[in-house]
Amino acid sequence: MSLLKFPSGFLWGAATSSYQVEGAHDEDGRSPSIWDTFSRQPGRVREAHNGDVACDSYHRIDEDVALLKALGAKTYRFSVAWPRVVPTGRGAVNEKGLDYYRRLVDALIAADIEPMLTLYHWDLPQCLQDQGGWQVRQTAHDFVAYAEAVFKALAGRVRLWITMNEPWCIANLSHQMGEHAPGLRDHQAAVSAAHHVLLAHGLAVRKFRELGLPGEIGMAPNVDWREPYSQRQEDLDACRRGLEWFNNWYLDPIYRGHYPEEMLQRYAALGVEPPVESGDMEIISSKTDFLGINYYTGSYTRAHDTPTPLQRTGDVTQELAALLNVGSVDVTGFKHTDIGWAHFPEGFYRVLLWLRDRYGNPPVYITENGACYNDEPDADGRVRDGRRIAYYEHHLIALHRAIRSGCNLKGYTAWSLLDNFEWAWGYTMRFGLVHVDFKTLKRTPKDSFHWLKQVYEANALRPGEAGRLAH
Ligand code: GBH
Repeated sequence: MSLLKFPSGFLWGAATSSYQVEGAHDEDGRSPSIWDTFSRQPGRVREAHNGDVACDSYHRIDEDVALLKALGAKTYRFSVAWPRVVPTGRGAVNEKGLDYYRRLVDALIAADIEPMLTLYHWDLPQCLQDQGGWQVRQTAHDFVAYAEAVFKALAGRVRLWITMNEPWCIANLSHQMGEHAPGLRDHQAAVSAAHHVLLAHGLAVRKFRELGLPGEIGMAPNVDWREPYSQRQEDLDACRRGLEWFNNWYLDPIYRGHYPEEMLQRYAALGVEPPVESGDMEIISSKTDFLGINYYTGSYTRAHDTPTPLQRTGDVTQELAALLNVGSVDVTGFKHTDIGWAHFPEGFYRVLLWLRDRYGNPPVYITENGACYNDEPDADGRVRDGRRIAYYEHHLIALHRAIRSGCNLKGYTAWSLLDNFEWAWGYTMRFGLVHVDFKTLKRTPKDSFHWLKQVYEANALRPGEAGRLAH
């Protein structure tokens, strides 16, 4: 089969986030984040794991950068921990906390790897949560002050800035579904959190412009794809609602300056509305330079045969089901990764085309894409993760098809460089290109690492090779 070439200068790399890899939870003045608290509450995280040590990346800059170099990465996406930089949430800046990121950025630049920095990947200082966290407007202002400290410390050396990782997870998964910190189940809390996260994003974009910093700034939402199960109107409508809740709720305010109308009305039926003040939507829709996209999975979606009436019952699970009235269909034949998410590369292609058409074809970096497979080293120490290679191969073909269809794609960072603290799953789920033994912290590049390296170095992919390499 023919060689699939990517555009010249395409920015290949790998991603991680602070709480998932750093460890050193109480060093150099870092204060607790909501994940330190959450992971200590019984029943929240599998096996009662936490990020106290994680991959110990706080002490292993050289080792991690050497791995990136060996991978052929041209960029490294990492996040900064707010509780290291401003341990009291608002107020004094902790230079020791910033020093770690200065060292990391220096090491990356010395290795000719472009730093891609995420300002918020879920580790809110606990002291701010105690004052209402994302449910209160003040947190958006505190975020901008924190962001300004990071902007100033790394100005000129970091060129690619991401404000927020996955607002849907920050707001919905954490405040409506209770699965992530702070573990609430309350629609209004979720919608308020979503609004303040968007506001924080917009204010940070404005601050970035005001400071006149060189480089580009954007946000990185997660976009699970919803494909209509059939062309029946009820199924098309269900699909649209699913996308509105997941994707448009965050993207429409940024690119169109308003929340999606139907979901707004459906929330109103539950007595819930975003706390919009005058001028907010202008701030939120401040022009960004690119869109970061995290894609993992998708599903076929249909309407329930008998919809639950949309009304307040006090039962959050039932109300959420009524709000969406969406049923997913597990179509026979889908492979699932070890975390249970469907292997759905066609959804990746479809969502990129949908973004192109709905939001005016903005420049896009794929900021996360990857698969959970829990393969362990064989007796010879090799990690044969052929299933992960197949995942990458199929998703990179989808990406190539999207580029050929005119999508304005600029780069791709695989999730993740390392096996790491997988949030509510603790260390029981592995997404890394590099295996981490969480007892010894030994790092072992997997077969997928070697496969991806070939793609990165050639800036091209030859479909079918994955199958041969996997054996
Ligand atoms: C990302 O979120 C995070 O940014 C990253 O920190 C994390 O380690 C990584 O993913 C792996 O989890 O139940 O089939 O409907 C992923 C966002 C949102 C993707 C929920 C999967 C549900 C799939 N996820 N979505 S399904």
